[in-house]
Amino acid sequence: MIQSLLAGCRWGAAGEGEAYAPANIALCKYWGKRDAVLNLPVTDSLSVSLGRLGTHCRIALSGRDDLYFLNGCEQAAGSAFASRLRVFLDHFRGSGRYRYRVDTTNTVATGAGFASSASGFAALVLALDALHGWDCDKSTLSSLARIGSGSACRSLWHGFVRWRAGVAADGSDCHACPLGREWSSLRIGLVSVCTDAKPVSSRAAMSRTVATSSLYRSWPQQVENDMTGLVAAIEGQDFDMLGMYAEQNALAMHATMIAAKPPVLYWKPGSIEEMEQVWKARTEGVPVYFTMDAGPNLKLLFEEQNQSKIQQWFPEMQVANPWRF
Ligand code: 2P0
Repeated sequence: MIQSLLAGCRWGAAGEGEAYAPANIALCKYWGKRDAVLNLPVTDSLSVSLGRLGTHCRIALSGRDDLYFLNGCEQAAGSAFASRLRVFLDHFRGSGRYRYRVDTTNTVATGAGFASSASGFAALVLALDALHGWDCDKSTLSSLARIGSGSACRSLWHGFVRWRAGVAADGSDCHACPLGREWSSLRIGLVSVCTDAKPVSSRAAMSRTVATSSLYRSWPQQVENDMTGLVAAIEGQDFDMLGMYAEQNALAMHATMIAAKPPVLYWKPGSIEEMEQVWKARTEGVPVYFTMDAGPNLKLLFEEQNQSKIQQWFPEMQVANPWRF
C-alpha cells in the first residue's frame, strides 16, 4: 500500500527534513476499524486542531542505527516510543536501507491523553516528505500518517478536518481533508485529571469494543447523525449546537466501551467531577461543553468572549487557539 502511495515520487535524501503538525481533538470520534493493518475506520470522523500545541519533528539519515530523541532525550531502542517509530519507518527505508535519526519535540504533553501520537506521526510524515523530496500532495501524506496512527491523518491541516472512511479495501479513498471553514472565536480548554499511563491502549479498547460491545451496533448511526449536526453547526456558527453534538458523541463513544466485555472505563472520579462542573456551569448560563477521548481528561469547548468566566470554573485549564499557529 505504501509503495503504491509513493509510486512515481522522487526518492532523494539530502540534509534533513523538518516539520510541525498540530494535535487534533475529535468532535465526532473515530472509534472502530474495518481494517486494523491499514487503520481503516468504520465511520468518518471530524476534528479541530490545537494550533501551537502539537509536534515538531526533525529527521535526518543516521549512520548505522536508528536514533530516536523525544523532547531532547534519547529513547532506548527497546522503548515503546522507539519500537512504534521503527515499525513505521520500516515502510520507508527503500533500497538504500536507510537508518534515521528522529528528533521529536512535543508542545502538547506526551502520553497525557492530549493526542501527541496524532501530531507525532503527522509531523514525521511531513518531515520524511521534506527529507526524501517526495513532494507528495497532502491527501497522500494523510494516508501515510494514517498507517502510523489513524487519527494522525487529521493532523495534516489546521482547523476543522474530516476524515473520510472510504469504501476501498486498499484504503485508497481513506484520508482526511480540511472542511474549509474557520471559526475564529472557538477555543479548546485542556483539563487534565490524570496523566498516568492508560490501563488499556486506545487501539486495544477500540478493538475490544467492536468485538464485544452490544452498543457498538448503534455507533455508525450515531456518527451519521452527529456528523450531520456538527457540520451544520460549523456552517451556521451555532456554538450550542456544536457543543451539544460533540458532548453527546463523546458520551456515546464511552457508552460503547463501558458495554464492552470486559468493560473499558477510562473515567476517574475526577473526570466525573469535571463533567458535573461543566453541566453546572451551563445551568448557570455559561456556554461550555466538553469532549473526551480514550482517557480520563476533558477538553472543553467554548468561545473566546467567555474565556475568563470559564477560567474561573476551571482555573487549571490550558487554552488552545486552533486559529493561531
Ligand atoms: C479520535 N481516538 O477520533 C478517537 C477518539 C480516541 C478516542 O483516534 O489504533 O491512537 O493508532 O489508529 O488514532 C485514538 O486512536 O488509534 C483515537 P490507532 P489512535 O481521536
